[in-house]
Amino acid sequence: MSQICILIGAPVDSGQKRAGCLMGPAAYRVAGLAETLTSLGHKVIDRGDCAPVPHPPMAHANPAVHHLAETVGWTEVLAAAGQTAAAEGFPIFLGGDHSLSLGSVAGVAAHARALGRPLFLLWLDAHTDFHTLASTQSGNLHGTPVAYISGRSGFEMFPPFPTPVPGERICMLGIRSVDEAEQAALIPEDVEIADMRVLDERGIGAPLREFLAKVAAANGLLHVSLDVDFLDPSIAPAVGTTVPGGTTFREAHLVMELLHESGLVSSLDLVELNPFLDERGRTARLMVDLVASLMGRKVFDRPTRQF
Ligand code: 6HN
Ligand code: MN
Ligand code: MN
Ligand code: MN
Repeated sequence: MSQICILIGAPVDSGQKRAGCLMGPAAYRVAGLAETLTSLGHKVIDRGDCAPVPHPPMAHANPAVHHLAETVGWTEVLAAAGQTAAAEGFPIFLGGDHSLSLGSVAGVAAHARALGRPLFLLWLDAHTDFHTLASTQSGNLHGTPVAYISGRSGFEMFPPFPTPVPGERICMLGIRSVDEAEQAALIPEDVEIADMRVLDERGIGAPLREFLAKVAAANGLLHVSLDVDFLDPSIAPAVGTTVPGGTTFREAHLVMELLHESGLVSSLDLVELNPFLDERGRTARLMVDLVASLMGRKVFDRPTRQF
């Protein structure tokens, strides 16, 4: 199916401390994202880069928290841009660190609410990003979006999240770094956490197919958030939070191919690319190739399914 892909540049760098993610949107453009989508038969509208709504500095009781006002400002602008884009086509958020998902998912959640359809979330990441502002030790707000999206308290400075996504509508793949406070908070939740141990045992296709069946049965919208560190650092070095033991090239492509086949994905984040850490653009190019698989590129186009 041909889509109207709406590129939203989100050069967010405030959710962590290593500079460079703000170059992400430019790197995706240089790596040929728009051209790749066009070659697959999609229409592309590039909305350019957003800028955060300005706010005076905000403090938090947890002294580790930094860049709070800037992150709130990004959340507001990206939620608005995301809601508009979701009504017009298929939003692709070009990050920017993962704190951008506070806004991108808020935007698509507002759209889902307007449609009266449930929103589901697929989180492709080494990390669960389930901290609240109170529990984060690093103070890096890129570690918090899933907590906000699922409606946990402690985000009072942020716009109230439109129709929070309950744990049973969230699936995480690739997890291999969970902080103690996140672990404790996730235990009572029904989030499907297919960590690397699970993927080693079952393969990556089985848990994903189960989740997609739930999305389809509920006639849901599906937002996919792809963190570069979902991938093994040996194939994707351009990220500030590398964790060894990540997904392989083929596992990642299989995820994208299954998502394409499902026809269920309605919006996408590309996050945490730090082009300053890349090797001759290889990570940016791999991310663009993964988007190509998600949007319909096939190794061999079978007229009927043979597997
Ligand atoms: N990410 N759990 C660590 C922290 O600082 O809170 C790492 C967060 C990584 C964030 O994956 O986007
Ligand atoms: Mn800054
Ligand atoms: Mn993340
Ligand atoms: Mn991560």
